[in-house]
Amino acid sequence: MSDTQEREKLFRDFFGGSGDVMERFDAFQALMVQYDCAVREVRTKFEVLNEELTYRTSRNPIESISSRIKTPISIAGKLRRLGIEPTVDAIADNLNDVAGIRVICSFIDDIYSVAEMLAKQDDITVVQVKDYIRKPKLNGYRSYHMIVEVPVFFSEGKRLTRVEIQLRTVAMDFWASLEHQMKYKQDGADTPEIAAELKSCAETIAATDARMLGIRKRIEALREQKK
Ligand code: 0O2
Repeated sequence: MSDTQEREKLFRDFFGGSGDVMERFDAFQALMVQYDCAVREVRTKFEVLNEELTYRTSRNPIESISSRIKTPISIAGKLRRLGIEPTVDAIADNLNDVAGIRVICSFIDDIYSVAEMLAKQDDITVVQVKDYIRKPKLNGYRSYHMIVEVPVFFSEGKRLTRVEIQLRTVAMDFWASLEHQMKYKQDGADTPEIAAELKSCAETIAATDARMLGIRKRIEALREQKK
Protein backbone atom coordinates (compact mmCIF):
# COMPACT_ATOMS: atom_id res chain seq x y z
CA MET A 1 0.00 0.00 0.00
CA SER A 2 1.44 3.42 -0.92
CA ASP A 3 1.76 6.18 1.68
CA THR A 4 -1.18 8.09 0.21
CA GLN A 5 -3.38 4.95 0.13
CA GLU A 6 -2.48 4.24 3.75
CA ARG A 7 -3.34 7.79 4.84
CA GLU A 8 -6.62 7.52 2.93
CA LYS A 9 -7.49 4.26 4.69
CA LEU A 10 -6.70 5.79 8.10
CA PHE A 11 -8.78 8.77 7.16
CA ARG A 12 -11.77 6.57 6.24
CA ASP A 13 -11.40 4.61 9.50
CA PHE A 14 -11.05 7.61 11.77
CA PHE A 15 -12.86 10.41 10.00
CA GLY A 16 -15.94 8.51 8.93
CA GLY A 17 -19.29 10.25 8.57
CA SER A 18 -21.74 11.36 5.96
CA GLY A 19 -20.92 13.15 2.70
CA ASP A 20 -18.25 12.62 0.08
CA VAL A 21 -15.27 10.96 1.76
CA MET A 22 -12.88 11.98 -1.04
CA GLU A 23 -13.83 15.61 -0.62
CA ARG A 24 -13.04 15.41 3.11
CA PHE A 25 -9.83 13.53 2.37
CA ASP A 26 -8.74 16.33 0.02
CA ALA A 27 -9.54 18.94 2.68
CA PHE A 28 -7.54 16.90 5.22
CA GLN A 29 -4.55 16.64 2.86
CA ALA A 30 -4.71 20.41 2.21
CA LEU A 31 -4.73 21.11 5.96
CA MET A 32 -1.70 18.84 6.48
CA VAL A 33 0.16 20.71 3.69
CA GLN A 34 -0.68 23.95 5.52
CA TYR A 35 0.76 22.59 8.80
CA ASP A 36 3.84 21.30 7.00
CA CYS A 37 4.46 24.74 5.47
CA ALA A 38 3.95 26.45 8.84
CA VAL A 39 6.49 24.12 10.48
CA ARG A 40 9.01 24.87 7.72
CA GLU A 41 8.51 28.62 8.19
CA VAL A 42 9.03 28.51 11.96
CA ARG A 43 11.93 26.10 11.65
CA THR A 44 13.62 28.46 9.19
CA LYS A 45 13.14 31.34 11.65
CA PHE A 46 15.05 29.38 14.33
CA GLU A 47 17.75 28.38 11.83
CA VAL A 48 18.22 32.01 10.81
CA LEU A 49 18.44 33.12 14.47
CA ASN A 50 20.96 30.37 15.19
CA GLU A 51 23.14 31.30 12.23
CA GLU A 52 23.11 34.97 13.09
CA LEU A 53 23.81 34.42 16.80
CA THR A 54 26.56 31.90 16.06
CA TYR A 55 28.23 34.45 13.81
CA ARG A 56 27.82 37.27 16.35
CA THR A 57 28.71 35.42 19.55
CA SER A 58 30.98 32.61 18.28
CA ARG A 59 28.84 29.95 19.91
CA ASN A 60 25.60 28.31 18.83
CA PRO A 61 22.57 28.80 21.10
CA ILE A 62 20.67 26.03 19.27
CA GLU A 63 22.07 22.50 19.21
CA SER A 64 19.40 20.93 17.01
CA ILE A 65 15.85 21.34 15.72
CA SER A 66 13.36 18.59 14.97
CA SER A 67 9.79 18.79 13.78
CA ARG A 68 6.81 16.57 13.15
CA ILE A 69 3.23 16.64 11.95
CA LYS A 70 0.85 14.59 14.10
CA THR A 71 -0.30 11.38 12.42
CA PRO A 72 -4.00 11.02 11.44
CA ILE A 73 -4.42 8.33 14.13
CA SER A 74 -2.95 10.58 16.78
CA ILE A 75 -5.11 13.52 15.62
CA ALA A 76 -8.27 11.43 15.69
CA GLY A 77 -7.34 9.92 19.07
CA LYS A 78 -6.79 13.34 20.63
CA LEU A 79 -10.08 14.71 19.29
CA ARG A 80 -11.91 11.67 20.65
CA ARG A 81 -10.21 12.11 24.06
CA LEU A 82 -11.43 15.70 24.05
CA GLY A 83 -14.94 14.43 23.26
CA ILE A 84 -14.94 16.13 19.85
CA GLU A 85 -16.28 14.47 16.70
CA PRO A 86 -13.20 14.01 14.45
CA THR A 87 -13.84 16.19 11.41
CA VAL A 88 -11.41 18.23 9.32
CA ASP A 89 -12.79 21.53 10.65
CA ALA A 90 -12.45 20.29 14.24
CA ILE A 91 -8.70 19.78 13.77
CA ALA A 92 -7.83 23.42 13.07
CA ASP A 93 -10.46 24.68 15.53
CA ASN A 94 -9.41 22.55 18.52
CA LEU A 95 -5.84 21.28 18.21
CA ASN A 96 -2.77 23.46 18.74
CA ASP A 97 -0.15 20.77 18.38
CA VAL A 98 -0.73 19.18 14.97
CA ALA A 99 2.43 20.96 13.85
CA GLY A 100 5.24 20.63 16.37
CA ILE A 101 8.83 21.84 16.56
CA ARG A 102 11.40 20.92 19.20
CA VAL A 103 14.34 23.27 19.64
CA ILE A 104 17.24 21.92 21.69
CA CYS A 105 19.31 24.72 23.15
CA SER A 106 22.79 24.67 24.64
CA PHE A 107 22.07 26.58 27.88
CA ILE A 108 18.97 27.62 29.87
CA ASP A 109 19.37 31.33 29.04
CA ASP A 110 19.51 30.49 25.31
CA ILE A 111 15.95 29.15 25.58
CA TYR A 112 14.63 32.47 26.88
CA SER A 113 16.70 34.50 24.38
CA VAL A 114 15.59 32.65 21.25
CA ALA A 115 11.97 32.42 22.48
CA GLU A 116 11.91 36.18 23.00
CA MET A 117 13.53 36.86 19.62
CA LEU A 118 10.95 34.68 17.89
CA ALA A 119 8.04 36.26 19.79
CA LYS A 120 9.18 39.74 18.70
CA GLN A 121 8.98 38.93 14.98
CA ASP A 122 6.06 40.84 13.53
CA ASP A 123 4.48 37.92 11.65
CA ILE A 124 4.39 35.77 14.80
CA THR A 125 1.54 35.84 17.30
CA VAL A 126 2.16 34.10 20.60
CA VAL A 127 -1.07 32.35 21.57
CA GLN A 128 0.10 30.58 24.73
CA VAL A 129 3.22 30.04 26.81
CA LYS A 130 3.75 27.28 29.38
CA ASP A 131 6.98 27.68 31.29
CA TYR A 132 7.75 24.25 32.70
CA ILE A 133 11.29 25.44 33.49
CA ARG A 134 10.38 28.08 36.05
CA LYS A 135 7.45 25.86 37.14
CA PRO A 136 8.38 22.22 36.39
CA LYS A 137 5.66 19.57 36.19
CA LEU A 138 5.21 17.48 39.34
CA ASN A 139 7.01 14.54 37.72
CA GLY A 140 10.10 16.72 37.08
CA TYR A 141 9.43 17.51 33.39
CA ARG A 142 11.10 20.75 32.27
CA SER A 143 10.65 22.55 28.96
CA TYR A 144 9.43 25.89 27.62
CA HIS A 145 6.29 25.48 25.50
CA MET A 146 4.88 28.07 23.12
CA ILE A 147 1.90 27.96 20.80
CA VAL A 148 2.39 30.48 18.01
CA GLU A 149 0.31 31.47 15.02
CA VAL A 150 2.12 32.08 11.74
CA PRO A 151 0.71 33.19 8.37
CA VAL A 152 1.13 30.73 5.51
CA PHE A 153 0.72 32.42 2.12
CA PHE A 154 -1.02 30.25 -0.46
CA SER A 155 -2.09 31.18 -4.01
CA GLU A 156 -5.57 32.15 -2.85
CA GLY A 157 -4.52 34.02 0.28
CA LYS A 158 -3.14 33.86 3.79
CA ARG A 159 -3.93 31.12 6.33
CA LEU A 160 -3.03 31.66 9.98
CA THR A 161 -1.65 28.37 11.31
CA ARG A 162 -0.80 27.24 14.84
CA VAL A 163 2.49 25.58 15.68
CA GLU A 164 3.54 24.12 19.04
CA ILE A 165 7.16 24.85 19.95
CA GLN A 166 9.02 23.03 22.71
CA LEU A 167 12.32 24.58 23.76
CA ARG A 168 14.63 22.69 26.12
CA THR A 169 18.29 22.22 26.89
CA VAL A 170 20.23 19.15 25.82
CA ALA A 171 20.04 17.98 29.44
CA MET A 172 16.25 18.50 29.72
CA ASP A 173 15.84 16.65 26.42
CA PHE A 174 17.89 13.73 27.73
CA TRP A 175 15.47 13.34 30.67
CA ALA A 176 12.27 13.95 28.66
CA SER A 177 13.24 11.51 25.88
CA LEU A 178 14.05 8.68 28.27
CA GLU A 179 11.03 9.36 30.49
CA HIS A 180 8.82 9.44 27.38
CA GLN A 181 10.20 6.06 26.28
CA MET A 182 9.81 4.48 29.70
CA LYS A 183 6.72 6.00 31.15
CA TYR A 184 4.88 9.03 29.72
CA LYS A 185 1.26 8.03 28.94
CA GLN A 186 1.98 4.36 29.66
CA ASP A 187 -0.34 3.72 32.54
CA GLY A 188 -0.04 0.81 34.91
CA ALA A 189 3.74 0.41 35.18
CA ASP A 190 4.46 2.99 37.85
CA THR A 191 5.25 3.03 41.56
CA PRO A 192 5.89 5.96 43.92
CA GLU A 193 9.54 4.84 44.10
CA ILE A 194 9.96 4.96 40.32
CA ALA A 195 8.26 8.38 40.17
CA ALA A 196 10.48 9.70 42.97
CA GLU A 197 13.63 8.33 41.32
CA LEU A 198 12.71 9.94 37.98
CA LYS A 199 11.98 13.25 39.70
CA SER A 200 15.28 13.08 41.53
CA CYS A 201 17.08 12.51 38.18
CA ALA A 202 15.28 15.57 36.76
CA GLU A 203 16.46 17.65 39.71
CA THR A 204 20.07 16.47 39.35
CA ILE A 205 19.91 17.33 35.65
CA ALA A 206 18.44 20.79 36.39
CA ALA A 207 21.19 21.48 38.92
CA THR A 208 23.84 20.42 36.37
CA ASP A 209 22.23 22.69 33.74
CA ALA A 210 22.48 25.61 36.18
CA ARG A 211 26.13 24.77 36.98
CA MET A 212 27.04 24.56 33.28
CA LEU A 213 25.49 27.99 32.74
CA GLY A 214 27.50 29.30 35.71
CA ILE A 215 30.72 27.90 34.21
CA ARG A 216 29.98 29.53 30.84
CA LYS A 217 29.36 32.87 32.51
CA ARG A 218 32.62 32.64 34.43
CA ILE A 219 34.53 31.86 31.24
CA GLU A 220 32.85 34.80 29.50
CA ALA A 221 33.74 37.13 32.39
CA LEU A 222 37.39 35.98 32.26
CA ARG A 223 37.48 36.61 28.51
CA GLU A 224 36.07 40.11 29.05
CA GLN A 225 38.72 40.86 31.68
CA LYS A 226 41.49 39.83 29.30
CA LYS A 227 40.30 42.23 26.57
P1 0O2 B 1 3.80 13.37 22.42
O1 0O2 B 1 3.74 11.90 22.45
O2 0O2 B 1 5.16 13.91 22.84
O3 0O2 B 1 3.34 14.00 21.13
P2 0O2 B 1 -2.24 19.12 25.13
O4 0O2 B 1 -2.30 17.60 25.32
O5 0O2 B 1 -1.04 19.53 24.31
O6 0O2 B 1 -3.49 19.70 24.60
P3 0O2 B 1 -1.07 19.58 27.61
O7 0O2 B 1 -0.76 18.17 27.95
O8 0O2 B 1 -1.48 20.47 28.74
O9 0O2 B 1 -2.18 19.72 26.55
O10 0O2 B 1 0.14 20.22 26.83
P4 0O2 B 1 1.57 20.45 27.33
O11 0O2 B 1 1.65 20.40 28.80
O12 0O2 B 1 2.01 21.71 26.64
O13 0O2 B 1 2.36 19.17 26.79
C1 0O2 B 1 2.37 18.84 25.44
C2 0O2 B 1 3.62 18.07 25.07
O14 0O2 B 1 4.71 18.29 25.97
C3 0O2 B 1 3.44 16.58 25.06
O15 0O2 B 1 2.92 16.23 23.81
C4 0O2 B 1 4.86 16.05 25.25
O16 0O2 B 1 5.60 16.10 24.04
C5 0O2 B 1 5.43 17.08 26.19
N1 0O2 B 1 5.24 16.68 27.60
C6 0O2 B 1 4.36 17.21 28.47
N2 0O2 B 1 4.48 16.63 29.67
C7 0O2 B 1 5.46 15.71 29.56
C8 0O2 B 1 6.04 14.78 30.49
O17 0O2 B 1 5.68 14.68 31.65
N3 0O2 B 1 7.04 13.98 30.00
C9 0O2 B 1 7.47 14.05 28.72
N4 0O2 B 1 8.46 13.24 28.33
N5 0O2 B 1 6.92 14.92 27.81
C10 0O2 B 1 5.94 15.72 28.23
P5 0O2 B 1 1.90 15.04 23.66
O18 0O2 B 1 1.16 15.25 22.40
O19 0O2 B 1 1.10 14.91 24.91
O20 0O2 B 1 2.79 13.78 23.57
